[in-house]
Amino acid sequence: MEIRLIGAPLQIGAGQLGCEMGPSAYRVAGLAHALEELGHRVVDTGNVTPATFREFNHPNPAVHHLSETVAWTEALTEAAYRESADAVPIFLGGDHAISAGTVAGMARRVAETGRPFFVLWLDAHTDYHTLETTRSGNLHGTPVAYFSGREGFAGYFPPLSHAVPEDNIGMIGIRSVDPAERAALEKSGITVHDMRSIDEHGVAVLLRAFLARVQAANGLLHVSLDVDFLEPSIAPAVGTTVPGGATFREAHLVMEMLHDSGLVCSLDLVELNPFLDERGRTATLMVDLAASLMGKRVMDRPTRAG
Ligand code: 6HN
Ligand code: MN
Ligand code: MN
Ligand code: MN
Repeated sequence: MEIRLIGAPLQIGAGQLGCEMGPSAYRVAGLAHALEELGHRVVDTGNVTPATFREFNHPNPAVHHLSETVAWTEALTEAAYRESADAVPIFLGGDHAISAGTVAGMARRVAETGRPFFVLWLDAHTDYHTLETTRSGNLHGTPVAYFSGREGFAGYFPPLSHAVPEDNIGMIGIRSVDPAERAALEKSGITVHDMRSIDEHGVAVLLRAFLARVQAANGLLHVSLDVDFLEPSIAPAVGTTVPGGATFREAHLVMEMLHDSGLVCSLDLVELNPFLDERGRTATLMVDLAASLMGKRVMDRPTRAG
């Protein structure tokens, strides 16, 4: 299987600078080599750059860098569509605003196969704000609302060729939800598994149920992995740390089950801020998690999990 690495050095969607260095950190941490060792052909396509853009604003005065983010969304939608024709793309963020484009482009690609498209959001946050409801104005808090087709993006963000149905979106690891997001999520069909449900049931039970739905629908799955899904003590290189995240083993188990499912068509690695890292340990952990999703294992298992 060919894997394409696509750098998306976007940083203005976050509240502090540094995610621009994310793609470089993954390259330095040896992502391509780790995937090649698993027998994959790996092509690094370099970094996406947005087209020049015209400034415009939104009535919500908190919203910042809107026109720049829209230009990135357009470029990344095209890149995701183009690079996924006969390969599995891994998008190297960049802050989580890149997923407005990566998911929109993958939705268009998967629609051509006739198979339904699903998204697994691994994050401390739900990123379900609209341009009206965001209080921080940081647009990395909005991609799920955009690609699921919520109102309020029209006239600003590019129109979606294929919105992701709410029923096809699952979130795991959630532990920081703003009031406006919670109210909207309660009315949506999105499946939200917070950290409490991981504590109560174990992550394998939750993920197995979601994967069973993807499998039953003969769907394809995009995985969006935010660094802050992880417990900050093992992954400090992110600007939005929230205590009580997924452990090293929980995160690896998720990746191993995703690999075994055979359902994953694309992956985002987002929110890595190398300026906040400690001797590259977060970048290295993210590379190892990506390798687990792409087939790295300790021992072969007698039966397929997931
Ligand atoms: N992320 N809900 C907060 C906000 O500013 O809207 C945090 C967003 C975090 C974004 O996880 O990529
Ligand atoms: Mn996020
Ligand atoms: Mn997050
Ligand atoms: Mn939020």
